[in-house]
Amino acid sequence: MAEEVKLFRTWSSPYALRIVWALQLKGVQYETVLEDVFEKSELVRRYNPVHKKVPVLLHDGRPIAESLIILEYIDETWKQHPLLPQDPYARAMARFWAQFGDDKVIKSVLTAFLSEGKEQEAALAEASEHLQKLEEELIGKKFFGGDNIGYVDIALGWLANLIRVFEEILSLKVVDCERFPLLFAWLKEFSDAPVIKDCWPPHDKLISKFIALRQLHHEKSSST
Ligand SMILES: N[C@@H](CCC(=O)N[C@@H](CS)C(=O)NCC(=O)O)C(=O)O
Repeated sequence: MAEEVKLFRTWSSPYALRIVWALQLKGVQYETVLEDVFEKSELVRRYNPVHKKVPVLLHDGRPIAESLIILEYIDETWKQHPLLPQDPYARAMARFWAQFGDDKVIKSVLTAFLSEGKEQEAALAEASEHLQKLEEELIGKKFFGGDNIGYVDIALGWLANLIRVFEEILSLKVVDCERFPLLFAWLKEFSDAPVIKDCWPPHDKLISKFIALRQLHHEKSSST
């Protein structure tokens, strides 16, 4: 009997895109269940009762939540195109950088995007510090995973997906090719990889979504 693989996600969730990319890279057949981020279905609430967020992966009736954990599950379940390295130290380092991305980089980049004035300047400076660390991690490598897209590339894929959107809306360059040549090259290599490119959410739709998000954020902060 064919196995059941279902992915609950929204059209633009950067966390859910990780799962889309991993399943595509591994050539796993799956069904997509598109959710509304503001009104998640009863099933998402049941399958992810702690966080009630997407993505959720359902594999033969068993739900898994949290994108980085889902990535590891996928890597252990479908062995083709390994995402994590074999060596325990290299595995630990890959997890370290993925977590750094989620704990530090996302926060500073998002704050830089949503804020203005002094707060934005401070967030941009912090984001640049974090991006510098990623730049150093890319020395001598095409991808964070080496010659091929791996776990860290997928975990940081949101950066490739969203930085151009943020830069276009703010009319400024965050990952500029002179300051971050390796990261700049990585953004292009990663975004141009066919498996990644094929699953990219529409750019114009992302622009509209993030303009609206920025407006909402400003309305909220001016009313408090
Ligand atoms: N740490 C989670 C974050 C997931 C997340 O924030 N998902 C968002 C969509 S991008 C969500 O479901 N938001 C709905 C909500 O917060 O109610 C992961 O890595 O899966």
